[in-house]
Amino acid sequence: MKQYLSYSQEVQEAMAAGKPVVALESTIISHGMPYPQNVQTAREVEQIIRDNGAVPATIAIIDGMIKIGLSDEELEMFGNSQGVAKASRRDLAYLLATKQLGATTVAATMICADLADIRIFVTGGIGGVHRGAETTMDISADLEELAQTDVAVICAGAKSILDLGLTLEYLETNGVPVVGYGTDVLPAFFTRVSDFKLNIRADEPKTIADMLRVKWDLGLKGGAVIANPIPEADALDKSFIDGIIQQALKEADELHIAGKDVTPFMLGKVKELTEGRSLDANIALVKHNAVVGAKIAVEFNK
Ligand code: PSU
Ligand code: MN
Repeated sequence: MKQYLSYSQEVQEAMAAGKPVVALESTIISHGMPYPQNVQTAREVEQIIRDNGAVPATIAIIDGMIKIGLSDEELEMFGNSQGVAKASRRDLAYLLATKQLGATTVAATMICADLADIRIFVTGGIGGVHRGAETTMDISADLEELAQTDVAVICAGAKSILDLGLTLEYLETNGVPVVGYGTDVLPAFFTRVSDFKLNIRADEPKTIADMLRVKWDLGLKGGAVIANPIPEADALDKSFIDGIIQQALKEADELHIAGKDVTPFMLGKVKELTEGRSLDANIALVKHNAVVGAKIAVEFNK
């Protein structure tokens, strides 16, 4: 297994020195944001993690290897290339065997982080149960991964392009803790609140680190969702973004978008319809998650 892992020098040194490491995904770079904001955000997020006492490890599939930590040139390549596959659990083996470029989703990043023994992972939003899933069966592989792989994901909740209620039910069935960081309700990505109350609230990174340690000490397999609301100043107006999401869902339906293309289509369409305001919000919330995730990693490493 280890023969497929290739560490950047920074990550390798951090691990040898016992420093906290935070995993980052690459689908958000290649399929979640436009160039050049994607590359710039990726670099800034990495720096925020360093500034908060941890070491960033952006994960991607390159030339038959799982890269744990990317160089500047590699980040640029993932942000500015058409030939990058969106890689989830099902795609990993094929992309590695055929030496193609793969940008890892939340699910695939969790798998790779677990192989590298990294337990804390920062991103923007997770995939979930899509609206209409009762007929389309569109349920993100991210949820299955959270059910089985021991990595905690710090995110801003889930986008309301998804069915948030069904997403929470799915996580509950699979025993995945969903922790509100400084909140009693599930944040809805672009907005700080949703109608869905959470069972666990933590106001300190240490509480979360302690919970994770106990969970895995007990052999309770699987991840956790740490839901961190978007900063107040960056949040979008709820009725504004709800209307846009309705419009984007309608267009996705009319164009028969399906499978792995749904989420990237929705992200791009929402950006277009908000004239870029969704992208600004997305960038702000990822950076905020990086601060919180690094602090959790520092506590978890003690
Ligand atoms: N949600 C976002 N931004 C993203 C994604 C989700 O707000 O970039 C990406 C993540 O990589 C996530 C993936 O793992 O989309 C989920 O895709 P799908 O719905 O096809 O499982
Ligand atoms: Mn899907």
